[in-house]
Amino acid sequence: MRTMNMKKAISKTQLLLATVVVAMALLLTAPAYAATPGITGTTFNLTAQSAFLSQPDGQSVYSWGYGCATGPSPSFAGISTGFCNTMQVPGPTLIVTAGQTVTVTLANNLPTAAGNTSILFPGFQVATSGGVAGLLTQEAAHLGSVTYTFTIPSTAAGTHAYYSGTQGDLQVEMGLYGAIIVLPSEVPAPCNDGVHALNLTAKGPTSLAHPGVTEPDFRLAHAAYNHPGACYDREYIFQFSEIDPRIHRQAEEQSARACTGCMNVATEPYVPAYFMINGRSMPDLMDPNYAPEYPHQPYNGNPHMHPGELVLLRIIGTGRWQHPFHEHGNHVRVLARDGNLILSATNPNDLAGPLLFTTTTTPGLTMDGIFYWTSKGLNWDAYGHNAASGSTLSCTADGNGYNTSAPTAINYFEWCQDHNKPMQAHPFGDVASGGPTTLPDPTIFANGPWFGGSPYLGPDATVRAVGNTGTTPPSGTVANPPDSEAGFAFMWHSHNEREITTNNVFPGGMLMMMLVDSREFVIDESN
Ligand SMILES: [Cu+2]
Repeated sequence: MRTMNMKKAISKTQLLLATVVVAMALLLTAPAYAATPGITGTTFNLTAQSAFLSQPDGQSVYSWGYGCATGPSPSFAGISTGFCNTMQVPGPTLIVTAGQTVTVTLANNLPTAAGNTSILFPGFQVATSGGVAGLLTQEAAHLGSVTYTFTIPSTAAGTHAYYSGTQGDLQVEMGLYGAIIVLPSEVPAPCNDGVHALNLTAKGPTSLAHPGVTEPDFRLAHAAYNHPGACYDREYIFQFSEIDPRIHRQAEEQSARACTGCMNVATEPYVPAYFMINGRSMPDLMDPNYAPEYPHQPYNGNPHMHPGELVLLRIIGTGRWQHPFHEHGNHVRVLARDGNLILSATNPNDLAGPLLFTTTTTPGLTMDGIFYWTSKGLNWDAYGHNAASGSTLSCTADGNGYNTSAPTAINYFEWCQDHNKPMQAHPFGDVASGGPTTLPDPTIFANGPWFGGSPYLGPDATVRAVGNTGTTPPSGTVANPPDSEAGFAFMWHSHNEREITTNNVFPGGMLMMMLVDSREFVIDESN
């Protein structure tokens, strides 16, 4: 009896893993791009409007969101092509710099029945002009507008939230929320030096696997805060929210009423069915930023990194629930909460943020943290050494065991104890001895279909694991070509397992993959 139960459990797990592989395979056929997109400037003209959000189960959910008012096109940051519709969820990420005075004008183009709306900017001293008095701030009446002005202290920085201050239980649920990123006015010198300097103009080696190809710098700044502990090499923002379709349906049904502010939608009991990061769910969040099929959900959730890089995570809880988000591969060192660096009480020069297994979101709270992954202890040479490059890689352990003497080496930050331990029979790189593969510790990677289903281990590993899969991914994917890319996929997901579903179907919801690519693979986040 016991054995049978176990068998059943295993086969169910395998089925789930196979489902993820299929879901990913379908999605990975599109170019995978990611960055921290948003709009820049000091004057922003926003509008609050309704539109329908696309969900992975095919539903279109009536929602409200902030967007860019029609008029002059905003400036886009971090990405070469972008759009800012009159409604999007999350609202446009406003990218500003400490010391600036920021003006946000909001026009209320919500349905008449929705009544007033507004924006709160927690953490800032806000002056208002126009609008009508509301409970928490000045509000824009139907077809009216209101202007908010605040000066960001020159010593401030970090990730901040903005959201509706009017009928928050309904309006935030409907999608009226967004993010403000404050870049520090000064960056500590060490963040511009050493390995970080490689990111200043063109990043990384230019003549290894991709001669002549340089990797652009996709950071908004070189540090999250004016503190040497806040340097980073790559960054992503994740805004967590949920949707209860019943609430949105009621709002839609009442949206045609002609009376002003007469909408009466019950926001309890609360039974969300969609769990979103940046307004999208798995698998939609793996599509590019500004993908045309999501006109009202322009931002994705698709992180990449090279081993040894410091990845800045900007995390905001924008919904009503907490979400225990787990970054597989390593813990996350929290730098700050609500834009406040967490410093030691006894030595204010030292960062004192906790090292978290799950970066649990709290509604309204923002968090900045640093994630890194080096392959230490994997018992594999994870660095995709490439014989074709003609380089004879060496690994010179520093005092901590890492190869850090040559920041341009493709195995920069390799854990030298694992150097030249083969990872496949004909490795992507130049580990000469070939197979058989030593499988990784199952507590680090999932073996089985998930392991072989990753395009990141190269064609030989895939054939060994799942046989010749022909044209099914990982071979032949556009985004992750197995003949040029080698790396690892870590599942990042809510540890409330129901939240990795879309309308109760797995996989979906708050689930994404962190793709750790070899330095030989040029990560392209330029869309
Ligand atoms: Cu987990």
